[in-house]
Amino acid sequence: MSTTLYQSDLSPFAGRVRIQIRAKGLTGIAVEKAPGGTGSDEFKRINPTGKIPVLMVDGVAIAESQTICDYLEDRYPTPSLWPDDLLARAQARLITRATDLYVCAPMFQTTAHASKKVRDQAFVDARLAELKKGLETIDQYRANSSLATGIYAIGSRLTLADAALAPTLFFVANFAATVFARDDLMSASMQGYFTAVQKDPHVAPVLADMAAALAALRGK
Ligand SMILES: N[C@@H](CCC(=O)N[C@@H](CS)C(=O)NCC(=O)O)C(=O)O
Repeated sequence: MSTTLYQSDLSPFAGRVRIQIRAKGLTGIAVEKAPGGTGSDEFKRINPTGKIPVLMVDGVAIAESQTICDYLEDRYPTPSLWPDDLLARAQARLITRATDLYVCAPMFQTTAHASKKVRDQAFVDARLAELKKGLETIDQYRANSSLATGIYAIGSRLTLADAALAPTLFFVANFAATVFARDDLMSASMQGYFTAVQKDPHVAPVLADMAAALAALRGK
């Protein structure tokens, strides 16, 4: 089967898939930039939203990072990146979903306001309040589950909850907190998780790729 991931090193959504690819030890997946670039007419013929990541499998496009991760879990079940215990698995899926809905969604609405010249500060403040609340919600889900005991989001090994959350927190720390001068977005407990999960051997190189891509962008 021919399988290609269209992606960029800076995208936390693509980072989620790359963490999964590393953790599963998958070697047959080509990694490329979106043909024509994200948002281009050429790429919209592949994914109508114009967004990466997209996984092409024998000419068929799978869009949306979590859908891609779910496909790869189904195609390569071992090692599983979900907890074995079904209740823990539900908690891990909850964190993945909360990351998308309550953290990524408001954060990415602020990207058009990065430049002070075009910034609507009230809009940014409202989105960052949502983002902060989203992170507090995830803190609470982790605390309530009693399963967030180690360096991982849920349980004692890497799961897709970490694959979603760690690159997102990289973006919170290096985009939202930095560009909008907000050092209060992550709680001490979330900061502690973020510091700890960076020690994972599959997370660390992906966050390093994100940092290198960000440095290259800022150097332009
Ligand atoms: N919900 C999507 C979000 C993907 C997304 O927002 N990708 C961004 C990069 S981080 C993108 O491709 N933006 C380009 C555009 O909107 O034209 C997913 O989970 O894959």
